Amino acid sequence: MDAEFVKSVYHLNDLPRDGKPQIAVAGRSNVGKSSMLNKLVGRKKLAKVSGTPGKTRCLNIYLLDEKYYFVDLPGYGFARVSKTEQFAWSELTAAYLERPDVPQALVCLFDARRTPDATDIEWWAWLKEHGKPFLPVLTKADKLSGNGRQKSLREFTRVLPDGPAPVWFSAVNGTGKKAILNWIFANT
Ligand SMILES: Nc1nc2c(ncn2[C@@H]2O[C@H](COP(=O)(O)OP(=O)(O)OP(=O)(O)O)[C@@H](O)[C@H]2O)c(=O)[nH]1
Ligand SMILES: [Mg+2]
Repeated sequence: MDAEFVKSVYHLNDLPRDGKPQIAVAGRSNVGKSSMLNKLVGRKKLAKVSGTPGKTRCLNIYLLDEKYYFVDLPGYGFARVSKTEQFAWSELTAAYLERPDVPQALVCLFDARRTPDATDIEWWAWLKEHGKPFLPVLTKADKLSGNGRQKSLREFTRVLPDGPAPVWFSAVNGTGKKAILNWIFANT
């Protein structure tokens, strides 16, 4: 798949305006957004994989196959109010997600090894209310055995019910790559 980095966006005015569909890639910091993008396009270093979570502050835009944009969002869950972590997007991300025209679809990543917490629950409610197509993706599948996956999926649907069925993904071995790409083709 052809892919290129377009730009980092710090103000919504700088978003691409050529009408090509935009797919947001969203999830907690460190969940594997950049790694997924790299795996989907078959390029090891297109998107920067961070050692330090919460570093990404802007929207990083990629163009795939000259057809649609991937918008790599900063991770949520790193705003601290006193000692508790709160569900909080950066202002820029929040403003982007509230736009009616873009993104056309959202790929939403969750770490398969963690039980979704209050911040994930809030995000899930927002997604379902918002009405745009979204695909839940359980990342780092390579770190779980078959049994572990079953357990993790049960937990996921218990805590985050009544949504689309999640897809397993591993940036290490490519599990789920096809399913995610097909979903994107079908929803843009
Ligand atoms: N084993 C395994 N490790 C992964 C996978 N995906 C990501 N990682 C690791 O998880 C860490 C975070 O990955 P990133 O892709 O940078 O995560 P991110 O969501 O883009 O992080 P931010 O940009 O900080 O929000 C890195 O150390 C990756 O190597 C996966 O599928 N399997
Ligand atoms: Mg990243």
